[in-house]
Amino acid sequence: MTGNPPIGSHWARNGGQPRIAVIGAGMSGIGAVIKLEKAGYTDVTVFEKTGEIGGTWRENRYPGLSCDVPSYFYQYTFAPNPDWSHRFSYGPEIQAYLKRTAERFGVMPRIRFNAPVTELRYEAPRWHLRAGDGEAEVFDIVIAATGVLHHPSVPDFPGLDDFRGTAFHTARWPENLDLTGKKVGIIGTGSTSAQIVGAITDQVARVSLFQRTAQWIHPLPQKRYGERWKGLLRRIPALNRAAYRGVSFTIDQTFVRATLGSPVMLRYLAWMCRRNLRRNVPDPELRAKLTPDYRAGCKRMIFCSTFYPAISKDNAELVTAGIDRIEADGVRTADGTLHELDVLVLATGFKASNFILPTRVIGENGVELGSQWDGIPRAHRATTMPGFPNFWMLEGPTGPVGNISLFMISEQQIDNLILSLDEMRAREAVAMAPRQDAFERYNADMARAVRGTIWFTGGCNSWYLDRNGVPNIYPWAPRRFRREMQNPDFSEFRFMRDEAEAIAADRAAAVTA
Ligand code: N01
Repeated sequence: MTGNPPIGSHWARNGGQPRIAVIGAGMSGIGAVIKLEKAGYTDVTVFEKTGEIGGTWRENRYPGLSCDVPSYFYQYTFAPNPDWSHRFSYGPEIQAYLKRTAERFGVMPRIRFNAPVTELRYEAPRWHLRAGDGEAEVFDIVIAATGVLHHPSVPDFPGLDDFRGTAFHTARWPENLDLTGKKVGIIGTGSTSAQIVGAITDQVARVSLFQRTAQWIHPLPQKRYGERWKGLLRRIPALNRAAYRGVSFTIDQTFVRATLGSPVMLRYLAWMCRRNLRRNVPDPELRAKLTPDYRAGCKRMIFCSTFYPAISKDNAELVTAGIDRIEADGVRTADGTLHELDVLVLATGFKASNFILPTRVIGENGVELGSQWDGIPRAHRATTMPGFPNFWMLEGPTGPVGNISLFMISEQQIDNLILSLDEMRAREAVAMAPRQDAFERYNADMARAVRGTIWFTGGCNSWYLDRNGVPNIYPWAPRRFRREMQNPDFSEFRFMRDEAEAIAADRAAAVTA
């Protein structure tokens, strides 16, 4: 923490500390508290909507839940874990790591559990935050660490309510559900579905997988780590950090280059996936059905070595006829067949364009974030919004996603936020927000660049696309993002020196969509 608290500000009256609210106690929220504290920002309160931390790793409990980003890269840089049991961690182990880290760094006492934030209202230069039915509380800074994929998308299948068995979305997996001997239907073929099919097929009577689109599936070279290796990492933590950098570099040189259009890497990925299919699916008819008709890398690449062997088993069927409707006893497909089921799993993905919504976020001049976005969420360098001073988003709209580590992206964004708070202190400012012109220039550059990526040219539909069919994610290499986060250009921001200036800016704000 550098510089002075803004003169006469709430910060100055609060022992030089801005009051900071973090929304969400998932990976980003926990990381934010720890890094802010280390940087000297200690008045931090976390609002968590449920009774437990962990975000996506708390919410998802489906069988086979794991992370397809290598363990040594899917962790905080400040808490390298020598004890990962596998090269690709399983969900419960990641959740345990998050809990352990939150406890170790003293995050837990800062969390208010069961406190869903319903409204954030900017009254210059502070935010009024309302959680649940409670009274509004006042904060200087708000950090939305609410995650990307947490609003289940449940298509409006006709007859879904008539189903007599158990139906649920993958993110709402019932506790203690026993699938032994059951006929299970799974709609959707994304990463989640691939992991579930791989995990349950041996246990159930029958799996019917309803596929609308075939996927490119890269093998996942899973490996268990031995005690000697873990002991070595404990003794030499530098090895763990080297592994982080090594994996980051490899992903950068392969998958990232592929998605940004490298023809060599795209060919390599497609070759790896085709070979995976050939080696693991002996039946040519099934192989044909599992062969995608768009280019590899267009959707988020699936990494899974259990799916192809599982779907090739005698008790598994791949259904490619469209879904006509859902009936009391199962799913009726367009060819008239009724696929009888006891359990129906909706692996149908998430509403990726919600982010912090439906929380009402009201910025300068009474403008609402939801209406500002109008279904296409935007941000300045994936973190801030003009008209919403002192409001940061972690893993917010148009950020780098895909087959990379969101731990890394989130940490870079937190570092950027800390640099911004330091800059406010140095300038003795009470509020900052990106300038409208900088935001528009940045978004126009992004809109041009995104058209060169495989997400746009690959000929597929995916959650990366906005409602106009344009990818709404970071179109450049993650290393560029790192540079942007490490070297913020503060000329892109307007700073409000005192309360009067902030109030005047609030009144004058003419924010355009
Ligand atoms: O969801 P998805 P997901 N009728 O959106 C189908 C992360 N993740 O939960 O392709 C029939 O990928 C839809 O069909 P189509 C990761 O970022 C990470 O699997 O649109 N089908 C598709 O097959 C991932 O990308 C890990 O034709 C319908 C599926 O549902 C993200 O989560 C693990 C339909 C949705 O696939 C989301 O993955 C798991 C309809 N009406 C997940 N509507 C890691 O390991 C949708 N579908 C880090």
